[in-house]
Amino acid sequence: MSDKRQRARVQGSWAKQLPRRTVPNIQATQDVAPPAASWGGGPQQTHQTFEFQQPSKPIRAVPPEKVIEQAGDYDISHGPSGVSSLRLQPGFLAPEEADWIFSKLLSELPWSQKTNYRPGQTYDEPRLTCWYGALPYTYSHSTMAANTQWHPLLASVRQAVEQASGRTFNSLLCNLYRDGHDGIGWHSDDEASLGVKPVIASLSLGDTRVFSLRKQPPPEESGDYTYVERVRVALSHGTLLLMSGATQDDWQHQVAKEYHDRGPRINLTFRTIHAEPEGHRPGTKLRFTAK
Ligand SMILES: O=C(O)CCC(=O)C(=O)O
Repeated sequence: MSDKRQRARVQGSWAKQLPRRTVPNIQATQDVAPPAASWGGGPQQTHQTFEFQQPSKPIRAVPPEKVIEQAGDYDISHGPSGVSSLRLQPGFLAPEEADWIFSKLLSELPWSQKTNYRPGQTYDEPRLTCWYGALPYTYSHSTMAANTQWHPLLASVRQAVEQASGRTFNSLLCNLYRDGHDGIGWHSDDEASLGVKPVIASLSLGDTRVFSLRKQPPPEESGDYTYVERVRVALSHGTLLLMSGATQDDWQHQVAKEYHDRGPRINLTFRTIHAEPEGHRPGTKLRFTAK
């Protein structure tokens, strides 16, 4: 894998460091000619020989990334926790409707930058957010307070999303990516408060950004994502994406930062939050991943 691709894979600042790989199958032995006895003796002669060594492990191919572009239902994996499914609906909102909703939400929502925590470190999220729901939402060791003052426009968008998906949602996390330098790192929406096999409906407005998914590696890979399956979906203005089944158990997702110009993008992620049991630490995850 090229250096560039490997760096891109881990560009979320909290992404796990990949273990260094050594590729000892070709070894150079170098016979260097003795230094010339005097200055100006012409170019030094070097002679190289290569010895082929059988690799200790079979060479494995990195599976090609799958791209989802067309509207439809996609089962992206079967197991280990069940079937993981995506439903893509580009043009869920007509362009003029999406334009109007986008500009209203951009100027009227109470956007702010959340500070998260991980061991020994605090960091500001590289995006702005706001939260709607009768219960607070805790992730990455920081809590968004309950907020029942739904913007009237969001209340009607929620209704439309519920009708289209046949599901109900009691909460909404709004994300604003101000430009290409904003993003969200690899994570799963698997806080215990989201319940088992949560359905998440994500509506995109504004500039198109790439939504990537990578499968959780099996335990014998010790957290190495090099050979896992990957899926990418470009989320354009007015597109609805549903994640369901085991997607939050078996996959992670991200919107990577981009290093060319991107305009602002709003993402509305409708969820259902359950009250955490008495004595339960808020924000507990099935696995640790920081958003
Ligand atoms: O912006 C997006 O499309 C994804 C947002 C997301 O992953 C999240 O809110 O958990």
